[in-house]
Amino acid sequence: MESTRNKLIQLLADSSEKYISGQLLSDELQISRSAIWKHMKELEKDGYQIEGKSNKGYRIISYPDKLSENTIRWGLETNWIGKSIIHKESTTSTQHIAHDEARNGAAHGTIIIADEQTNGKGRMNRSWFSTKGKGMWLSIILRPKISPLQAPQLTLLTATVLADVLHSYCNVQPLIKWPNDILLHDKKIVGILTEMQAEQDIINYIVIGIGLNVNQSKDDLPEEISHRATSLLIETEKEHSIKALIQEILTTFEKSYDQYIKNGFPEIKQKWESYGFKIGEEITIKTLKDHFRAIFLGIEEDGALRIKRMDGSIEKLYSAEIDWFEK
Ligand code: BTX
Repeated sequence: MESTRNKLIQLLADSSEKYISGQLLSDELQISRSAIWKHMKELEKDGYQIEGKSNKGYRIISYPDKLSENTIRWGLETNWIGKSIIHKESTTSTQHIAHDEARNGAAHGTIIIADEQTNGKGRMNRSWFSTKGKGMWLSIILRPKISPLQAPQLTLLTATVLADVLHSYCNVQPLIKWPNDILLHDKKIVGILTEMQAEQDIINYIVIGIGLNVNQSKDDLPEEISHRATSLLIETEKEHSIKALIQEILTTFEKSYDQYIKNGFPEIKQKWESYGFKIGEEITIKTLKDHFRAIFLGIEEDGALRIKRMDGSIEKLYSAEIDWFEK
């Protein structure tokens, strides 16, 4: 039943704005025309708006806002990203599914999306709160033909994509906090986790996980993060369509990725720095053996932090503890 329904939606979606005749649907699905009609009624109950004309057939006018493979695919005008979509209502982590799929040969551009994650992953074994239906919990499988040493550039690219979408589509002013948190009013709205499977100089695959807080109210955010996390609802005082955000992010991601493969990293670096939190400002840096003040200049090709010491010397830092919000 469910798979007939999915095939039916797929046929309607493939014919886009055009009508598809009841006879053709009945031939393709090998069910009677009255069974087709019953399916259409069920789809309408699910929130699909379907137009039926006696001499023309059927067409979908609009999709419900809830997430599914079909609703995400409808209206997604990309060439390679999101051609294969896996949607789960609930899962431990979309990263887990993405790794399994990638190991089994999933194509470049496959996406995994969940309404809820019960064990969302942050970096370094931290956890990521993924409230049901309130955010975008997305993993993208990539098979880039670049050196594993360049992989951090894809995380920086992802941060610029999210910043661009938040800025131009949601009309807010995001900043990227090194290496890849996105902040609105000093509070985290996006987290990015990149995981890679590589051998020497070949990347087998990369999974980029993106968590974007969308429709959480202050009360939806767990207490332990509520003072340093925010959502689009909190910032803009209105609800946003997660489906539309996914489509916008995938479209922007594809464009940016294709440009990066063609032109290399300089454009991404420039864009990243235009969103960079505290660039040009003095920050306190703690490393294993040192504790000092320096000016944050920007990022390096490999994602390292570029700083200027008070004596004028310039350094690259790969790991450092920075209190970004010192008073
Ligand atoms: P991170 O290690 O930079 O951030 C994790 C930290 O952020 C946590 O320790 C907590 O303090 C805070 N935090 C947890 N949840 C949230 C939240 N919803 N909003 C704001 N702050 C929070 C960032 O790691 C990488 C997160 C990637 C999440 C995506 S979701 C899709 C994919 N699947 C999955 O399991 N992870 C990725």
